[in-house]
Parts: sequence; C-alpha cells; structure tokens
Amino acid sequence: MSRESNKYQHIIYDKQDLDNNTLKLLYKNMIKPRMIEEKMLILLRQGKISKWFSGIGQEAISVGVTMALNMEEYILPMHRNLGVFTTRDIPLNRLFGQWQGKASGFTKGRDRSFHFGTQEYNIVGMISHLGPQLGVADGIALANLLKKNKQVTAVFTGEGGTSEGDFHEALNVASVWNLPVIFCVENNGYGLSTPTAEQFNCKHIADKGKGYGIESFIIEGNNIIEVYTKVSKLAESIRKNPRPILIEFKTFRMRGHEEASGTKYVPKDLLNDWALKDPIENFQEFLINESILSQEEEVAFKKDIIHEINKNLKIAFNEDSITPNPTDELNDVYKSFVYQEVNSNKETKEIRFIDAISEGLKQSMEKHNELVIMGQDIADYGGVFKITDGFIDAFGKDRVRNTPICESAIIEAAMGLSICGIKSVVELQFADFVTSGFNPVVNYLAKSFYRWNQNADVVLRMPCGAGVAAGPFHSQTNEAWFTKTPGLKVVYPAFPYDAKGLLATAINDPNPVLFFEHKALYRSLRQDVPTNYFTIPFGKASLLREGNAVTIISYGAAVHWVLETLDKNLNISADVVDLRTLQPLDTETIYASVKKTGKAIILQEDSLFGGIASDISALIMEECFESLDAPVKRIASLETPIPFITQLEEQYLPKDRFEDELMSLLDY
Ligand SMILES: Cc1ncc(C[n+]2csc(CCOP(=O)(O)OP(=O)(O)O)c2C)c(N)n1
Ligand SMILES: [Mg+2]
Repeated sequence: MSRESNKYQHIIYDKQDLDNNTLKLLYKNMIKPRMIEEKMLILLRQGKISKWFSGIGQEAISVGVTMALNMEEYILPMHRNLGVFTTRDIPLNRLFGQWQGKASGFTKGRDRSFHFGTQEYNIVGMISHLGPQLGVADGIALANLLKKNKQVTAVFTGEGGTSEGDFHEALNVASVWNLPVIFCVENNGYGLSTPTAEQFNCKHIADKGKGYGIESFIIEGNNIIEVYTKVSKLAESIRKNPRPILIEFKTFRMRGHEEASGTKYVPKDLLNDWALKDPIENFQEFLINESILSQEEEVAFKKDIIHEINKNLKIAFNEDSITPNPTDELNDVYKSFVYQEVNSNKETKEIRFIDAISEGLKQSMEKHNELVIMGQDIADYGGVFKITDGFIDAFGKDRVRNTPICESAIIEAAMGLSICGIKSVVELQFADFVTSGFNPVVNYLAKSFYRWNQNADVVLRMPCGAGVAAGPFHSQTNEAWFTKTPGLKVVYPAFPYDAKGLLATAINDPNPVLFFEHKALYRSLRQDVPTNYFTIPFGKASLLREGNAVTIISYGAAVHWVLETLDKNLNISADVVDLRTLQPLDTETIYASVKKTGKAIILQEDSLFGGIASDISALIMEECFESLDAPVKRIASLETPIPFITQLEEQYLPKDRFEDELMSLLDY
C-alpha cells in the first residue's frame, strides 16, 4: 500500500493468485453498472424514465457472482442486480429499450425494469413477488442434476425476501433433493423502510442454513475479490459435488428503496460508514496503489463506457414506441401448440375413471422420456389415490418425485424445469391445496409466456369436488380461480375416455394446464377405454345427447347429474353439452345448440357467483339473444363454503334443484 491517502482503504483486499487482467475485468465490470445508474438518475430527474431501483454500493455481489459462473449457467437476479445483466454483456440498447418499454427490450413493453428473462443470456429475471424465483432456481438446478451437466445455478434475494415462505420452501427442497444451487442473499440492511431487526430475529441469515441442512457462508459483499474468489471456489465444488449452498452477502443499500422514496429513515452515521466501504472506490484505489491499474487506464475505461452508454441511449430513445395491437397481445398469451391427433385403437377395456388417468399418465411417461412427475406421497406410496402406484418401479425415483409439503416451491420448480426444456406434471394432493401454491400458478406460470416468451410446460393435476363428505378443505371445485386468469388452460373431463385422452393432450401442450379430476368419479364410473395412447383436442365439447327443447351445459361430475335427471324424465328432448375443457371453451358448440333449442340451462358444481356458468350465460345472451325463448338459467351450489356431513352437502349441491329448474325452464 504505497499511497499516503487511505481514504478508501476500508476494505482489505487479498488478490491471491488472480492475474492483473482478471482484476481489471472485475473493476471494469463493476464500474459499468455504476455509470449506467448514474446516468439513469440524471434521466430520472429529467423525467425521461419513470422509476429506478438502485444497486449502487452492491455492485461487487452481482459482478463477482456472475463472473464466478460459466456463461451457460443460469442466474436469477433481482431488482438491484444490474451488474448481472451487464457482466453477461447484454447490449445496452436492449437494456435501455427494456426499461423504456421498446420492442428491442425483452418484454415488448409488457413488463417493466428487471422483470424479464432471456434464454440467450441464461438469465431468469424476477417477478415482483420476490420469493418465487428461489423455487424456480430449484427447478433449473433439478434439470441440471437430471441432465448430469455439472452446472450451478445462482439465485438472488434481498434479506427482506427471506421472510417469504418461498425462501423457506426453496431451501428445504434444495436440501432434500441435493440441488446444485447457490442461494445468494444480499443483506443490505433494509427491505423498503424495514430494518433487518424487524425482518428476522437471528444474528445472521447464514445461520438459517443449519436449519435446512445446508452449508452456509458469510461473505463481505463489498469486497469484489472475496465475492469472486469464494463464489468461484464454491461453484467449482458444487459442480463436482452437487448440493445447495446459502451465502449471506453483507452489504448496504446506499440509496432509497426506489429513487422516489429516499433514505430519511436510515441513520446518517450508518450511511456514512457504508459510504466509506464503497466497493468500487476502494477497489480502484487498491488497483492504483498496487500499480495494477494506471490512472490513464481508469480514464480510458470510463470514457469507453460513457461512449457506449450514450450511443446506446440514443439508439433506444430513437427507437419507435410500440404500437398497441390487440391481436399481437392476444396471440402471445399462450405458446402456439399444434395439436397432434393420435387415434385410439379398437382394443378397449372397461376401466374406472381413476384407472384412465393412471394409464394416461403412464403412457405419457413412456412417450416423453424426460417427463417428471412431482407430488406428495406419489412415489413408493403411489399417491393418496394410488394413481401413480407402481410408477417408481417403471420410471425410477428421478422422474417420480416425492415432494415435501410445499406447493409453492414445487410449482415454481416445475417452472424451472420448463425453462430447461423439461415437461412436468405436479399432483396436488387435493385441488384445495393449490391455494398454498396460488402465487406461482397465477403470477408465474400464467404470465411468463406473455411477459418474456418463456412457456410453462406444466400440468397441475387437481383432484377436486364434492360428494365424498370431506368438508370445506377437501371438496372444493375451484376451477373458477383459474378460468379467470389469462395464460392458463383448464381441463375438466367427465368420463374415463375423455380423461385419458385429454391428459395426454395436456401433457403435450407446452402451456400451463390445470387438469381437474373429480374424486367422486374416480371409483364410481367405468367406461370402455382404448388401451393405447391417444389424444383428444382441447376446446371441443362433446354433445352427449341431442334434442330440441333445451340446451343443457355442464362439465365434470355435474354432467352425470344431468344424465340421471334425463334418464328419469325420458320425455325431455335436450341437447347435453359436456364442455370437457373450460379454457379454451367451445363456444361454437354452445351457440349452435342454443340457436337450435332456444333455451339454455347451465349446471355447475361450484357455488354460483363468479363461476364459469355466469360467463357462459353472458356469452349466450350476447351471441344468441334473438334465438332465446327464455332467460338463460344458471344452477349452482349454495353461496356457502362446502360443508361436511352428507345431509348438508346434499343440500349445498345443486343436484335436486337442477331438476326443478329444468322443468320450470321447459314450461317457460
Ligand atoms: C409479495 C410482495 N410483498 C411486498 C412487495 C413490495 N416490496 C417490493 S421490494 C420490497 C423490499 C424488499 O426487500 P429486500 O428483499 O431486502 O430487497 P432490497 O430491496 O433491499 O434489495 C418490498 C416490501 C412485493 N414486491 N412483493
Ligand atoms: Mg434488503
């Protein structure tokens, strides 16, 4: 240390065996995001950009971790990790285009700031909810483990994000499955205005590693050499011996949560102390003192970067804004899927609804040799309904995975598998429990393709429905939560044949599909089903009976209530439309039938308000008004939670009311 001034020598560097070029590259990679940010702060003040989340003071972590990983290894950064994007050399005009919502960005103006991923650079950006990407990293790491490619995945979170359940679930799954993932927690003192003492009550976040059975480390996050060398060593070790690792990087957030919110609540002394530990100024001083970097080089590096920033800003500002076009938007909600018809053969066997699902799943496992299924108790135990009985022997533990009780992390992991091109089926033990994984379904799986062109090739199997006296948490039919969310497909078969063929299609379809299986049908319903693998297209209802007096529309177990009612009343001449899939919905069949009969009644098992019957009714009103001879009737369960005892359950369900309402409609 030759210099007299030690203003910036608040970080002790040990360059170990790093050569000068590497040291200079670490430096260059750190000053780039800093200089971009400084420019952004100016643009913000000029009103040229709308919002900014600053990572100033935390650059060493993004840069050190990114440089420690190989280019083909995935990184899942957060809102303060500009250095990840710049170190992976994303052209700046594309980053600026992204922030301005231009077409050259990564989301076609559909999502802001760092909320994007790019397969070109093996980066998977955050969604606003912070935690879900931790589980997505598990899925990517699982894909790497299954492919035996010796790759590491790094995922970031702030210390605030560690309070979310996703953090706990993701670490636990990674530990139980021994996944090669580095969990990088940037402890920067605050989560918005909340200091760490109000966020968690242990000394270090790294201490939590022990509870999950994970090795953990504390790294001085402002010391680029320490970050880079330690993460490099850990990554190398994980590549050889796959396992998760938790790292807590001690650092500080030097600016407000986002620029508008300021730092008033941060004690001045604390800010001043950390200002002295600036990761760039200290490192620069060190490099100059050690004669590794000359002042001329420093000036030249910065000049180059300023030039690069200005040039690319100009490109981005000059780029035309996106012209809104509804067709473009609608076309990007789902990944296109060319349905492949596989015909059923003549050989059939009479099997139960549950056997049809099991057989369909098994044949899909045979057809797609990378398909992974995950769920609670599905391996040796065969699942609570025994649908995967024997699968473990046929396909092995890698592909038939018992999971801990953590719906969020597993659905997120399924997303991660999809990012790596692996299909998966997740068995929810009961459809009711999807609430514990609701966020990744409606916010991650559903929106990912629209946001950045990344499909979620995931099927969620949903054993659902009433009639089994199982009470409010094991009897719901919650399809309406999902039919309302663009980006999801919803399938709801009523027969073994349909269940088998539609499940095959659900697995072939690269989009997220919720596949509802009515538990009351599992063992009560039999049908002759072709023994071979076959498919049935989505969006095609089946017309079970034909008549002229009324159109009856239903799906799932309720279809059988319709058929029972008609069997009791042979004089009723009705079209019976079994929807089979709710999203996409076969409106063509519905309209054609209603235009013929002039009357429509929709029977749904769920309680009435906000269910799909309401939407179908509205669609009929809009499209078939002039053919209608009576108001469209919706029949559904009582507006209560579903009760336990049989008498209450029967009263709740619309089975009996349906017959009465059908008669009055016919008499209208
Ligand atoms: C589920 C959820 N709750 C709340 C928020 C609002 N929010 C966004 S960032 C943030 C603070 C995050 O703190 P931390 O994880 O420490 O990251 P930092 O911003 O400090 O880098 C909060 C509360 C959110 N985005 N998502
Ligand atoms: Mg924080």
